[in-house]
Amino acid sequence: MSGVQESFAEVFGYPPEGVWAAPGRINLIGEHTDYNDGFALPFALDRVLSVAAARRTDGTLRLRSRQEPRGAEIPVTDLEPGALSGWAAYPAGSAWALTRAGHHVGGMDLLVDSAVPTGAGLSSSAAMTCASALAMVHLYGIGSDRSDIARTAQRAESEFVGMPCGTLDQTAAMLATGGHALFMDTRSARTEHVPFDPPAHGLALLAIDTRAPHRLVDGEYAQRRSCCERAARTLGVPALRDVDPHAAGTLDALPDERTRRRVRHVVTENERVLETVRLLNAGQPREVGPLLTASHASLRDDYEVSAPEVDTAVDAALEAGALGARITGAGFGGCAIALVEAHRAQSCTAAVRDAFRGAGFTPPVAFEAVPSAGARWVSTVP
Ligand code: GAF
Repeated sequence: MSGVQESFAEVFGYPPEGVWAAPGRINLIGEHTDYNDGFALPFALDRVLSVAAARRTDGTLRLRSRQEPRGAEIPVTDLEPGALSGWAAYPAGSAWALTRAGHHVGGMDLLVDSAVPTGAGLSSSAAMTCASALAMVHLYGIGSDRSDIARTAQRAESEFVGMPCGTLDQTAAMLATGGHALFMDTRSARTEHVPFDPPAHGLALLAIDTRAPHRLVDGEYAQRRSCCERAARTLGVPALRDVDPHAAGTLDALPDERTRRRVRHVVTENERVLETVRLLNAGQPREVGPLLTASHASLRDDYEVSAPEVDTAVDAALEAGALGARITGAGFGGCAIALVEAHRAQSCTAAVRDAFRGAGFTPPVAFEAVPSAGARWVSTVP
């Protein structure tokens, strides 16, 4: 029995019916584009969040976590936005979103065990909503494909938890495959697996958790999103995806310099995603480096979602010879990534640690991120 199965038996007093898992993600490039109908290119981590679950006959949802002290207990019929807060709102949100979509979800005991760092911008929340939704879909025989589950999980987070996210994280968690990044066109929902296997090219993709806390449900993310929506209305386009980056004077109609910078980020980031996809499909992963670094500059200066710790990590990695580096995820803290020659991974990590020590920051945690499989049904328990 795996750890999560044993814990389930200890907590609930009987074995689970199965175990499901969903990964954290790293967004290689394409940040703050998903809610602008734009492009993104995430991949799944090899670190997963697992849930062990079993149906109950009394309609109650009982939620426990191996990492969090407080659990929750609520009848499925009482689920509504605001009914729960904290980590338990995420799996509960998946049950709510499935019932809102017209499916029957009865009671359930569910235990979460996460190896995805929280608050690091690696989308532990999407791993939680996706793994929980997958368990519910299987246990209650709901006919949903992976894209449906991603939409359910996105709805759980945006409508039940109240974080106005796009579709990036849940789509990555559900649809990613090993050795590839996942190109997403968030307008059409078209996805494409793009070869991205750094070790096969003598490269390493370092993830550097700066441990600078970020709070997504904070106003900043929502403010960026509504600024983009307002700008699109002012420019008379359905979404910033439709702004022509090459038409002279396009941004002149925008009310202020800050809004122009926000729009410039989104427009140029979309172009960087397409160029990254072209290079990866052409077997030229090293050439992606400068695009990552340009993305960081844009997020730092135009979109203003970086943080001193992340800038320090990016600068130190680049000085130590990284091919490119950037903030990843929503920002305001969290994780940086650096694409490095594999033989430089250690010296690059050491350089980032030294820079953090020099700046008096909490030591970062770095690891090599390997593009891995999306969510899965791990096992049934006999
Ligand atoms: C967060 C959101 F959840 C995503 O939808 C996306 O907007 C991302 O920030 C920024 O690219 O992870």
